[in-house]
Amino acid sequence: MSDRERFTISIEPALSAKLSKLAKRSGASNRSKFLCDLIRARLVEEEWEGNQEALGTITMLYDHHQRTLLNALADVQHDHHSHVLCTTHIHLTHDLCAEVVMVRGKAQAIRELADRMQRLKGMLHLAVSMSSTGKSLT
Ligand code: NI
Repeated sequence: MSDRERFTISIEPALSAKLSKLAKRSGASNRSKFLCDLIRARLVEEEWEGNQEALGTITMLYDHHQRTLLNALADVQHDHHSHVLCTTHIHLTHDLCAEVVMVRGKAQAIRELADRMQRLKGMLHLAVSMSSTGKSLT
């Protein structure tokens, strides 16, 4: 018995052609795989919009010489110790540090943690990558 369900969709030819191009550019093996990826991506967005339990990474680029930043960054992570899963620090150049913090928790709590980090003096760039604990994706 197949674990797949087939269904037919009605789509404009021009949009169908764009779907094929998007799927090809993404490297997906076929349009079905690409559509499944799109659906899951939307489900992850809904998890974040609905403040569900989420998984994410916070990527930061900051000034190595801003010493107060290093202490403040540690303080913020200790305040959110229940959300921080692991941290990887890279000495990117003589002057710059890059750091990735893997986080898990309610989406709003992750955003608050990221916002606090973003506000620190010497923080040059911060990006949040939103992922999922996977509960709603299967
Ligand atoms: Ni460093």
